[in-house]
Formats: sequence, structure tokens, C-alpha cells
Amino acid sequence: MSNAFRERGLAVCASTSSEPESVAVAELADTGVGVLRGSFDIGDIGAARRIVLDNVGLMRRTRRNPSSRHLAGFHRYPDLEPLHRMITGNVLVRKAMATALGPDFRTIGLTDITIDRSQQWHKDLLRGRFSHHLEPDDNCANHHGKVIKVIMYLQRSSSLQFVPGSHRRDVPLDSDDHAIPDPDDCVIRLPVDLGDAVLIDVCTTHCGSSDEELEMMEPGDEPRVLISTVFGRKNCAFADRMEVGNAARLADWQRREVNSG
Ligand SMILES: O=C(O)CCC(=O)C(=O)O
Repeated sequence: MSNAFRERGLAVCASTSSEPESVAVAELADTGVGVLRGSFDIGDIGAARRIVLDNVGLMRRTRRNPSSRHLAGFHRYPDLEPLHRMITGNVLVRKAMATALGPDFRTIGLTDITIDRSQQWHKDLLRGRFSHHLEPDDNCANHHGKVIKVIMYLQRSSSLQFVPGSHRRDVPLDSDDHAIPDPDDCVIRLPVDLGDAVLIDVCTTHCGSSDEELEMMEPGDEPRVLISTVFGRKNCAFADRMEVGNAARLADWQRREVNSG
């Protein structure tokens, strides 16, 4: 159990092994989020920051904060491929994915880089116009534990908040408003250190920084960068639906990119 979870007295299932990947995957299965401490080399993270900041021109401003940037499907850009490989080639991440998803796990093309970008409450499922790619009901109840996002923050961070256990509970996917926690829901804010990898079930209700928090950044503050990719089980209809629906979402993103000149 990570310190962050222990401090809050959460009952996390005991892992049968004390290997870091088993502990993180036990946290993930129980709460919907797990942390692999110290997965990434600090020097590599510095190099990753430089790559991201050298390629800001590929990224769109999609929030009101003037420095906010987002690039969906970053793995398709040759200069950014090494960032994807930092996650997919990481030994601890691979062990964790094999433990959680089985030895034939793979990525599903759902990748993102964000800079100084707010993120309201949501699940990483196909939502809104793309929700029809999933089964109409009970995706979380039936399919949690099958598709997992790995996030690498390029600075210390405490932006991520989540509702433990929400990976087993469905909400309508037509609007993110349904994901906003009730006042009596337990919400955890997760501090992560440089080098930690965060594992989050795509069914988990979570959010990042608010616009208001980002507006409080000072001019000299380092940009807040996160890089993520999503892994799924092999021969899994839910993972396949997520992959196909995300491809449609990406095509839509690309179309809008072309139309915006
Ligand atoms: O900004 C954060 O820490 C959370 C990011 C997030 O919500 C996401 O990647 O889906």
C-alpha cells in the first residue's frame, strides 16, 4: 500500500507479493488507481521535458489557460515516439501490465501529452459523441480491470484526484457532469514524485487541476507536463471497442486540425 493511501486509512487488499508491481496492481484493483514509485530515471525525465517543450508547436491550446496545450495520439509523431517508448519499454511498467492484464497486454493507440491543462471530473471511457462505441450499459461493472492508463508526470505533482472504488460503478457517459462526485463521496488527492508511474483504470472517476488552480501559476513556474498511454488485454472485446472508438475520436481531432488551418 502506498503511503498516500495508508495515510488516509484506506483498506487496500493485501497483495500476496511485496514486489512493487504486485503492490501497485493490488492498489489499482482495489481503488482504481495504483502507483509504481521510482519507475522512471530522473535524467530521462529531464530529457523528456526538453523533447516536449521543443515540440510545443505540434500541440493545440484547448483550454482557457493561455499556456495550456494538448496533443492526442502523440505516438504517431516520430520526434515524440521515444516518449511513448519510455512508458512501454519501462521494466516496472511492463511487469505491472503483465500482472494486471496478462502477458499479452498491448497498447490501444490512446495516447496524450498535456501541458498546463485543466481536467474536470471524468472517466477515461469513450464519452459524449463517441460513447456509442461502448456497450450501452454497465461498462465499469463488467469491464473494470481490463484497460489501464499509465501516466508519467514530468514534475512532482498532486493534480490527480480520484474516487476510490468508482472503477466498479457506472455513470451515464453522455456528459461529464454525471462524473462529479457527490458531497459525501470519498475523494483522494494523489501526490506523485518525479519518476513515479500512475496506473489508473479507464473506469475510475478522476480529475486533474482546475482552470482556477492553473490561473494561479506564476510566469516563471515550470510547465506542468503529463504523458500517458493506455494498455489493454489481448482478445478483449472491451479493449477492442475502446481502440476503435478512440481511432474515430482521433480522426475527428485530425479533421478539426486540418479545418482550423
Ligand atoms: O492532470 C491530471 O493530473 C489528471 C489527468 C487526467 O485526468 C487524465 O489524463 O485523464
